[in-house]
Amino acid sequence: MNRQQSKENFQGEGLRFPDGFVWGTATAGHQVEGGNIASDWWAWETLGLVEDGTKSGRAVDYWNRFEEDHALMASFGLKAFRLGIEWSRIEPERGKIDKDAIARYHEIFQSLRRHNIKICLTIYHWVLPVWIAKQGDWLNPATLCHLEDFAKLVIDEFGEYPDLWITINEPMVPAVAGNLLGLFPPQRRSLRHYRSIVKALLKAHACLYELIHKRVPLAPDGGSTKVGVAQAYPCVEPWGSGGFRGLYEKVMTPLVRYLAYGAWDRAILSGCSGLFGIGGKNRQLYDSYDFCGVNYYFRMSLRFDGSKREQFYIDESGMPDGIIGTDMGWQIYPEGLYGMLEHIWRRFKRPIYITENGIADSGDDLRPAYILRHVAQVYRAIEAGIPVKGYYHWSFIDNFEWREGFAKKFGLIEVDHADDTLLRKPRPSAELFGEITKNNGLTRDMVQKYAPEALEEIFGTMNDE
Ligand code: IFM
Repeated sequence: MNRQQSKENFQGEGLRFPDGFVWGTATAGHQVEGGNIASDWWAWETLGLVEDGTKSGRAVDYWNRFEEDHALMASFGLKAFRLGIEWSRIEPERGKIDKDAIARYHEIFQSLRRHNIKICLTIYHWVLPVWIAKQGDWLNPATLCHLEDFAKLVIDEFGEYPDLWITINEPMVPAVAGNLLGLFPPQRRSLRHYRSIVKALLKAHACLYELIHKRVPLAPDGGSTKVGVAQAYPCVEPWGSGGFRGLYEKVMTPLVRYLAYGAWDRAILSGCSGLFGIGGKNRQLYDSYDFCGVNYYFRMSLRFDGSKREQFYIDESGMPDGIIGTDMGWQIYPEGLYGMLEHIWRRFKRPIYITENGIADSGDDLRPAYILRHVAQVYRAIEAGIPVKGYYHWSFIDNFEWREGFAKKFGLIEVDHADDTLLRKPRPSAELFGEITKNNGLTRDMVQKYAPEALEEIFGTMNDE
């Protein structure tokens, strides 16, 4: 943010958030549970396609160590947790329900309750049972019927627990990475398939939204049930080259935004989509968000690159001067979060939860400032009248990072996979995030202690006055 903005918004000894603001952390089943072997991702991993040569395997064994992990969360004062449920775990073969897996999820939810940790539950976070994948995954219309059966079971079994429901995590990612760019399973590279997958996921979301509302009218706090999607909102901007290159970058920018999130959002807002072949106004789809879930990580600056034919001549990995990159090579750009929140609020007029925000940073060198700077942008948005209701940090613990394997470290809690005991080691950022949670905001002392380099940005020019 610029100096003037920071003066207006962040003067004082701290940034105190509204009462009831939800502070939590996030994970997804396949990335932490371990042993999710009846899934399409596991099948793909066994082909040796993960970049660092790892496989999800036992992940961090959350499946068996959830109690220890929840106690750790509680020790840091964390009040909310976003987790996923794995379809392939509950229904590893068509029609065969694993009663032990259901019992285990009950234990997990009950343990969270005992620790007074609110639950945000994701139903579909990119992973399908292998039997569904073999039938043509989302390209097969029967998948939607199977999903409906699975969802009824999940909702009836576990409906009493979630304070927030996420139907789908980042729907455009499996569509783009798995079906347009061929980077994730099932490794298709086709615009036609990308469109079909998004259409199927829109229908899946609408179906889940309606089912949850029908079967669980009230949330645990007695208020109405809240259902949404966790959408990936990268900040997409042109690199700013000159001449033809610059023109190409400018033209591609809205297109990439549209493919990355805009087309989906529009389908929700209008109930129809020319691009995805949903005609008329689909009643089930229209306006099917109670809140907007925002996953924000980085900015990408689109630069023309004539050699990148397979990426439509765009290189998005460049690092502009003065911008720091994460271990994923992503630009750290907190201002982009504020911009996205404004954009989303303008479009949806719905309460917003930051359902993911985080950084791969094995040394925990950049994470404290990353957290503080992004939380400050959330505060700035709230001050500007945007109803942001919660913030979930990704991730609670080092996770299996899909194509990148275990090499990329997103956790507040460190786990070394070379160590058989999978010992949990809190990083300094876990302490910081715990302090933010306990204080319901951030203070000058915290910034001074964890990331003094961010003082000026967050608190402006107090020292010069
Ligand atoms: O690990 C992922 C998560 O599964 C979805 N959102 C982005 C995270 C970091 O890449």
